[in-house]
Amino acid sequence: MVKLSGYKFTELTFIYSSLSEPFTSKNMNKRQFLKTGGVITAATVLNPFYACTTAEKGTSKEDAAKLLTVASNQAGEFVLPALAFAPEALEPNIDKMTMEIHHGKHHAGYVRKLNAAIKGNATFEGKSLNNILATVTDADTGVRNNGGGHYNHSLYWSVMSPSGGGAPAGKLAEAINGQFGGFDKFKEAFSTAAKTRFGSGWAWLITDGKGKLSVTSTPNQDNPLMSKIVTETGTPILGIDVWEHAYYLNYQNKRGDYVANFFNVINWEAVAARLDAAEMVSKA
Ligand code: MN3
Repeated sequence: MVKLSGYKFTELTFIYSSLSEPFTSKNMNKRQFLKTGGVITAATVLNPFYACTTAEKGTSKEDAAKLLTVASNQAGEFVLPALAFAPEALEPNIDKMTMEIHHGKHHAGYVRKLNAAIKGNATFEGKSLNNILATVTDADTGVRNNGGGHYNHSLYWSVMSPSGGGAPAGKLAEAINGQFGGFDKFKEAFSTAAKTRFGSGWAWLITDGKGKLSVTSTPNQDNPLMSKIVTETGTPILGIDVWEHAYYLNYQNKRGDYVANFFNVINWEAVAARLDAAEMVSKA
């Protein structure tokens, strides 16, 4: 396995996800690798949040939008993204069996049901998931639950890493310090949102793309992109799943321990890349 650590989001290149075997990707030859300075291009089937280079695709702003967008594949269907790490790689923080069931059964189920729900539906078919979530209403139960489920889990896998943990750096750290009064206070706010979400749902760190960060939480598979459903909207840059299926095998009823240990695996570079992308997209 090739381990990636130096994420970049510059005018030249950016990457969103780390992949377990990136250099063997059929989508990348050696010349491309050299050209991108070790930054990887990835097929969307591997990661629904595109990774790409400006050398290959459009402008930085377009790349930023793609980084934040989950799109269907060429056949018009959404696909289950591969994990960028082995299912046991997050142990002891998240156990192998939980990862296997969570990704291979729960997330796969959301993808399958989402495809079924949008098939033949003129409002949603062929749209990016972000577009779907921005327009879905509480009348579209299947699209709401399974579209949210696909987006939320795709994000969740991508903001975790076996080499994660620690604290954010750079602009993200400054933004967190400025908004919350320090990393510890952010951690407290995020953890409280995760622990106090009644029943099943998610806690989020979101941005308005203009420098403001907020901690919020949503029930079930709702998320802050569902502007016709939730009250506090924004672009999620970090999310934690607090459904019992995310932790119960290892932690049973101790949701607080799972939330605390989630901080050991947060991929802050990926969170920072999402913040940068959201700000670039919101620029006029
Ligand atoms: Mn889940």
